[in-house]
Amino acid sequence: MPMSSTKTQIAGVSLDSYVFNASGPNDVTLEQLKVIAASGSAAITTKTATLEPRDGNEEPRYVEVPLGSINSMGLPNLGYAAYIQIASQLKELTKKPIIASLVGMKPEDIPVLMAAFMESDVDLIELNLSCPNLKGKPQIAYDFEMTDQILKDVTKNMKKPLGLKLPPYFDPVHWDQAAAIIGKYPVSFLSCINSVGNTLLVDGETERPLIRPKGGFGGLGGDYIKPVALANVRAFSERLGQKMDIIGVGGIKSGMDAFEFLICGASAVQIGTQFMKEGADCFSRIDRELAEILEKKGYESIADAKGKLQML
Ligand code: RRO
Repeated sequence: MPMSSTKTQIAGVSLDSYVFNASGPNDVTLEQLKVIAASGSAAITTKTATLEPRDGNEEPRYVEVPLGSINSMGLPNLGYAAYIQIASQLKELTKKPIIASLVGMKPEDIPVLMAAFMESDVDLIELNLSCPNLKGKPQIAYDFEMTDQILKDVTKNMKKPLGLKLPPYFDPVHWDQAAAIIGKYPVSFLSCINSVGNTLLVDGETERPLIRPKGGFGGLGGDYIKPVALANVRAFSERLGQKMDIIGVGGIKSGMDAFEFLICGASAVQIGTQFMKEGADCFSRIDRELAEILEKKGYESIADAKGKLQML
């Protein structure tokens, strides 16, 4: 009997499997992106690009602990023009879909970046409305008025599918409000969730935080955040799942983790902390484990199992 298929689609773009890299880890330079291209990752997501190149925050700014990671990278990236060039170089190496992540350091930058990427070789655009680590700047998607205005501006001239990287929300009222705004615009996918922002990991032995920037406050990833990510995927899938794809991200380490996101409504999953820990072998391993679970449970395809969470 043939193995169950994990082929999927995001915004009509076909992916050979269900698992690919999250924006952030190991995806800043062409060399790093080539490693992802050569791996089992179903797509290539780039580090969030800004108008100008950035060095990011002071180090240490990424630390792993047994249950996950904390980061305050501060958006180190090569600047958007480099990623447009890198996208065309990657297209010569691979047929994999390329997902460009981008954001502005000020709202006026965003339409400039969007216009440039609309003319580029990337397949999908993921607008990052949820970076938690910019000193003195709030996460955009926690400001619903600003989110509405940005979406109004950027969706005027769309030539490629647009997705949004959302922060975690923790209250049904916020899911309702965010979904009501997002649902007004031609948004094709949501990536839920970014790291849980402004958390604090402390070493009791040394009596210090684990990372240096912002007094140790940073974005939490890994096992700690999987229940938050599942809830956000489920909540947005219930509200917007008929109109757009939901991508799950947060604490996925195994095929069973990916399966849990699938039954909560995710069309695909992205891997962040586990990619940092395990390297690029994680993508094919997790996808293979997912295929085995689907096979064992009698699901033939991703569509067959998607959103099938049952109630008690
Ligand atoms: O670069 C970062 O500090 C960073 C970004 Br842009 C983001 O979206 N999420 C995160 O955890 N770190």
